[in-house]
Amino acid sequence: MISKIQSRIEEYIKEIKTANNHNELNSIKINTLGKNGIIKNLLKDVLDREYDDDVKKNAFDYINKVKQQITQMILKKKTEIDDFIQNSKINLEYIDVTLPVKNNNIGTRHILSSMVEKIRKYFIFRGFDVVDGPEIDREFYNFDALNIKKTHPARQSCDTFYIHDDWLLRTQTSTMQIRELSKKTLPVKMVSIGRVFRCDSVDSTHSPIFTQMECLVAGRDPICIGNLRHELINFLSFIFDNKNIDIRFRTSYFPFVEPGMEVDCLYNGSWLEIGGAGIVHPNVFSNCGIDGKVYGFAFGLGIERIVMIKNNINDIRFLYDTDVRILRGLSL
Ligand code: FA5
Repeated sequence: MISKIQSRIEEYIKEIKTANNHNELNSIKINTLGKNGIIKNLLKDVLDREYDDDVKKNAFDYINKVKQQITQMILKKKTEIDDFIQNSKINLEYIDVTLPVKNNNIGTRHILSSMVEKIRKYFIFRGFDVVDGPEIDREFYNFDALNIKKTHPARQSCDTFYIHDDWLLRTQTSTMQIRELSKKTLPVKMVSIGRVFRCDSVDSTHSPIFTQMECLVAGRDPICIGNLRHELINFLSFIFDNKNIDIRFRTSYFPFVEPGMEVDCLYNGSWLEIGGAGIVHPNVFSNCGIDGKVYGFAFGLGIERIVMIKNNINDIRFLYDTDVRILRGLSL
């Protein structure tokens, strides 16, 4: 009897081996292992016939072995078919990133990033340390050491994003004055550019996240407003590509400078405010552990403001647009 079924089983095994897809495999599965499949019928056949117990046992053993063999083969084939489908998909979706671009419809560097890079290069060339600092900082660096009183309105949670305890999102890059001065290695000539955060509502000139640059020059040699003005004029004539740029100071109050002022520059016939500046307050030096006579000036400018002035943009939201056609049109 066994020899009779052997040839049929071998045929099925051959079919399993050559099956090309899940449908073919499924029908083989039904024909062999299914309710009316060859295995079930064989078992029934052996049960129904009047064989000796020994013959029946041998037949059952053989049929079960065949059942296991077919089950394993079907499983193996199923994995092979799955792998084949997966690999075909991968081959179909393969992209050769080393091929040349077909058209010039590719992205462009954002104008703000380019401006930051331009400013960094300028100050590196002029011998400044261009440093980066944390956007998440402590009250000490953002307020305390900058001589900003505990009662100052800028410290309120309606102006500053607090994270936890005295941790906050820095509201100004002036934090970097403290970080650099705390190293206590004079003289300091540093510039830092980065994102700052304020609970300002969005309007045409304000954004809750924007970019500032900070410049600090400090040392034991006397420094006066003339030095500050000279540095600002040099920098702004480079940025605005105008050797005769005019700036003006308007008295203002920033607790970390004395005197403090707002800086305006004359552009296309109008005075436009670009930031704050002043002579570093002695308390800032002592808060950083620097004693004795020290002099310094500092200024902080809004980078968005500079890009807006240069490109005659009157809405800051324009700068956060990601349309490359618009971004390509802006000048540095
Ligand atoms: C300051 O942040 C001071 N740290 C600047 C400073 C540094 C003064 C060193 C003295 C010495 P102020 O808050 O004015 O100052 O911000 C400076 C500039 O950032 C502004 O002139 C403006 O150009 C820009 N700015 C301020 N708030 C926003 C905002 N919400 N969105 C976009 N730009 C802003």
